[in-house]
Amino acid sequence: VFDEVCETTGVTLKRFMSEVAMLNPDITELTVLFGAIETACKAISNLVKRSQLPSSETLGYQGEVNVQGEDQKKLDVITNDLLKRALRFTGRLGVLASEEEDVPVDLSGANKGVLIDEGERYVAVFDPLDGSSNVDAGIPTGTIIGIYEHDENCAIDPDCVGEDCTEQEAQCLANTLQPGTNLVAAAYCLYSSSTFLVLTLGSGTYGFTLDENLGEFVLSHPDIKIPEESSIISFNEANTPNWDKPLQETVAKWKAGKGKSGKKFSSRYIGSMVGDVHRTLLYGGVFGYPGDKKNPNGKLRLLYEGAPMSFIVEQAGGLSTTGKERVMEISPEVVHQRVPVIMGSKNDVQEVIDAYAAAQ
Ligand code: P6P
Repeated sequence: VFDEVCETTGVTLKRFMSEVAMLNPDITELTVLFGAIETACKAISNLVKRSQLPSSETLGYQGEVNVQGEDQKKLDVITNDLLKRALRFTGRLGVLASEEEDVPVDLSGANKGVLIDEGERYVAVFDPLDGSSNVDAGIPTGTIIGIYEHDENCAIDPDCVGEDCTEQEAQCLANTLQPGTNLVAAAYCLYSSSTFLVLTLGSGTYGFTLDENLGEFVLSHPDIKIPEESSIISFNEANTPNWDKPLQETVAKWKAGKGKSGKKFSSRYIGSMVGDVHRTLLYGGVFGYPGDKKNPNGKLRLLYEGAPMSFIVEQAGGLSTTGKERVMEISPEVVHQRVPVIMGSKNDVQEVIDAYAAAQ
């Protein structure tokens, strides 16, 4: 399917999606969502680029603390509202979860008796502005989005009363707690030297670059394939002493040129997941935020960071593991659950997996 669409780069995202929908009618609804995602990414790119101007309304802190216990920047709140609105007005979403929302948001109007009709068949999970603490220093930031099918049996009984309703609403909202293997699409927008939108619909990973003269995302990286092996590690190495031994030993070998490939690794770490993963996809490498003694599940969130990014990396031929299991196979118990993540070039990540297995 995608090869036919990708015989020429320069195809706009809109044309890419309409041709994919023509060739795959069953995902037409899904392509509608990408119209909203594209618009939101352009708007957020603009906000980020202008955020440091003295006249900007988006400078500084909101004065609130989010469920993560992080000071919310005005930009966190604005980008979250922008993305929620854009997705809501597609009429295709039943429920969404966001890093900036304490609990999932029911978009079916939360009215009793509202069946999740086939129009509202999707669930969106997202981090509206990952790495936002970097914005003031002009360091790359990004938006991460995952799309699941909604359980259409989820409905709120018109005659429900009290506890019963809460129970049913909870069931509907629990539809966000799906493993990465249920993802039907994932995307990230990277706000950096260029604005990129990288996506997968489950048949490969495709990269688009915003042509600001046209105001359109154009296909610039058709069918991205991550190099199978690399010589770049991308971790916050201040945490090395607390890592699991298998990872400590593997990374030490890579640094000494004594790993499987014999290559001597260098280190590249932006401290902004979307930028680090994008470079890893294009240049190869191993990006990670592993668990450690202090935080056994690391720092990144499974639902709207680990799983969608793992889907994109796997669809580009890479691997994504906690060290002990595939990130995409983990079913979240709570919305903001953390997960250890080691992802990137297949052969290198496999070396970490083997080191963990040998240590069992
Ligand atoms: P540290 C940004 O705050 C973020 O959530 C990810 O984008 C990034 O990979 C990670 O945290 C960086 O964390 O502890 O290295 O600053």
